[in-house]
Amino acid sequence: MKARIIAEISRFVECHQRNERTTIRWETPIVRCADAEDPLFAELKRVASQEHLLPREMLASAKTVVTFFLPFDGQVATSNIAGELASELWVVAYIETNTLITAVCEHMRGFLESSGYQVATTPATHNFDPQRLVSNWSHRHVGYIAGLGKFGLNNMLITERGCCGRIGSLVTNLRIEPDRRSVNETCLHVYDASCSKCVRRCVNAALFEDRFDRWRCHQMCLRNEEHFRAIGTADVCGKCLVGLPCSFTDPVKSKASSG
Ligand code: B12
Ligand code: SF4
Ligand code: SF4
Repeated sequence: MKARIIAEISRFVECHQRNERTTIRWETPIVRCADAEDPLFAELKRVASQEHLLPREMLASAKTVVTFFLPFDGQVATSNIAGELASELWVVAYIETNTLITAVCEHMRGFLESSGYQVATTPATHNFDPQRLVSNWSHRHVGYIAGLGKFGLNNMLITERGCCGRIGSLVTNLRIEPDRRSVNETCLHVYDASCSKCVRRCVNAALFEDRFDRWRCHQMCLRNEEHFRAIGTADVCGKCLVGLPCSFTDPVKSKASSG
């Protein structure tokens, strides 16, 4: 069943970009599963937020959390390197990927419900407390638990296809074999302190080696939202994700295999 779920998500993403004639393209999704009873979920009340939900608070009969990373096509990330404001393509990628994540979740709901299983979903974003800028369902923490990637100095979950992309997740009562979390780090700073390029790329003094100022980051995202209002709602920036060793790949793996 796991292979069918992975194939179904990949097939859906491929069909979506063809049928909806999206502006941006996505590479093959990475899909990973976690046991809904993994003890790390309970840790999220401490590590992320006291209000963070357990899978069974999303769906009483939860057995598995399915997480997926939708990597942007290289052009999207490259377009966002220059300048202080986000590129128009980055803005479009944000809007189109949020739509795609909702569509993937709805498609998988239909797919699983037709076999008698239940599904609970939550949007890709805008599901956060505007006062604290914290969500009660953190896709990247959930992705971390499922083995989708590891946290980088830029705060992003860095997967085997890098960090330039977006994450979705859903909870189901279908039992699926959980993936194993790799012990290997994916950020060069965490691995051997050989990099901090993302910090130097920050355009609003929000990201430092020892702290992240989410308020200053949000301020920059809102500036872009205002500037690109004609395109849609896009509180984005992402300068600390692009033009980096971790944009498209796991740089620690690349370093280890080249050295
Ligand atoms: C609120 C929010 C914001 C806010 C507040 C910042 C924030 N909290 O991260 C604002 C608007 C500023 C923001 C900005 C951005 N965001 Co945002 N945001 C979210 C949202 C909705 C919730 C995040 C949240 O509440 N997390 C819980 C809090 C407590 O944790 P945290 O802030 O993530 O910080 C944790 C990590 O740093 C972690 N950590 C660091 N090292 C380690 C090591 C270990 C072992 C562990 C366990 C944890 C850990 O510890 C911190 C506390 O637990 C999520 C969508 C979602 N629902 O998940 C997207 C999301 C996190 N954002 C995303 C992105 C891409 C961005 C931007 C690049 C904007 C853009 N699209 O252009 C910037 C990047 C800023 C940055 N460098 O962090 C993506 C991340 C994708 C990825 N590859 O990881 C997400 C997952 C959206 C998605 N569906 O893909 N965001
Ligand atoms: S740019 Fe370097 S330090 Fe920053 S997240 Fe990527 S690998 Fe880590
Ligand atoms: S998203 Fe922009 S403002 Fe926020 S930390 Fe990254 S570069 Fe800085």
